Amino acid sequence: MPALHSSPNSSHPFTTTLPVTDYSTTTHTNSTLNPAANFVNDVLNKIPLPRWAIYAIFAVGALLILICCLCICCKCCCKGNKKKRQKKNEKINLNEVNGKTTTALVQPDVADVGYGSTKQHRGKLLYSLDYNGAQSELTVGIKQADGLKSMDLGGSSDPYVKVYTCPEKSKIFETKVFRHTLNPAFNERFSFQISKSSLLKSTVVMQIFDFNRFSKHNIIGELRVELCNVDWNHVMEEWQDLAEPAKFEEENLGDICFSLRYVPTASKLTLVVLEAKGLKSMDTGGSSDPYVKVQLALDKRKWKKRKTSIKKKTLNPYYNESFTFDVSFDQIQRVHLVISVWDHDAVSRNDAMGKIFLGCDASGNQLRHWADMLSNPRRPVAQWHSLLSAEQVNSTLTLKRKIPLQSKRPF
Ligand SMILES: [Ca+2]
Ligand SMILES: [Ca+2]
Repeated sequence: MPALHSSPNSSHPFTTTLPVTDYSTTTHTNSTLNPAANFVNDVLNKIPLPRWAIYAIFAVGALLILICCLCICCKCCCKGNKKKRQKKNEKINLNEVNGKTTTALVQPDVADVGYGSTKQHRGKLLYSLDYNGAQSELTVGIKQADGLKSMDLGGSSDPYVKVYTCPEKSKIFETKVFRHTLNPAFNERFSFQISKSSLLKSTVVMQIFDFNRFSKHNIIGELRVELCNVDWNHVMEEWQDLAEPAKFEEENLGDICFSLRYVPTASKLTLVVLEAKGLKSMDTGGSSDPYVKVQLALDKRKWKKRKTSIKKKTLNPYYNESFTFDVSFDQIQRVHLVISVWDHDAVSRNDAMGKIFLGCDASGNQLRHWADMLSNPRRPVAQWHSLLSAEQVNSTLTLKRKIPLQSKRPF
């Protein structure tokens, strides 16, 4: 008999066999009535407790389950109410904002999102446009981006936005870099001086880049808004999906890498020109003979200059040449460092291939490098920079004549 074997007291079969025989007689009549009841009885009989105790345990268990169910129901109801209340509050806040400014907030339609999914996903940008006719001032607000494409190995990006107008491209603004995020909140505004007549012929370009300390910054996507299509009666604010960058317009002049080191106690500024890549070909045969000119300006006056050696017939020269200048701590705040790449020509005039400048009033990547150098005294800080056209840099930074020789001493 299985009941006997399962019993812990197999040496005293009388104590365990008694309830088994009892059970077989009581359930014999029930089994014919209902097999389910028969099974339940079978189970109950196997439990070595009096029936009233088993029923009491069942009752307490059922009561506990009932209480648990009631608690869960209550919680769910409370959450639902909270969400409803929050939604109500949001609605009220939005209405308040909309009441103050005539903002048209446009979310991309579901249909648009579906259409965009066939293209490469780059994320979207919330921007605003406002034109002040009396002051001929266009204000571009870069608010936030969402769901940006990841460009770095860790599945994230370090986004910043470049803003300029076409075709003038007189000023190029950049937002701060937001490290390791695909949903940055930039909240920056940039102003451009544009007359009413040229406003309608202009296009605002907003490009989101991924910042990289030691390699070229990659473009994530861009928006181009033709200003003739904008309704200027109210502030325009909208989300737009980022598009693939238009390659035709971006003139690539190559990149240059150099390190900067400033030692305040010794009043020494050291620049190491490391290398350049992807330079423009200036000579017949598709090559150039590049060298780098380094110029220091003090209070926007030409001050000191040096040059690297010439690297013949290459678009990717490697220099690793170091230059040290005496610059006191007082002067470093008023200094501009102008770096330009030139193509050497034996017979004709040398041509400028690209230029950038650094200093306390530089912008974007150049300002970042300068600030990193100042905040890390005695430590060399290396960084890549995209070269700009010499005309563009000259229009932003106009240097006056050279500082006369006799006035060099007192500095
Ligand atoms: Ca990056
Ligand atoms: Ca040449």
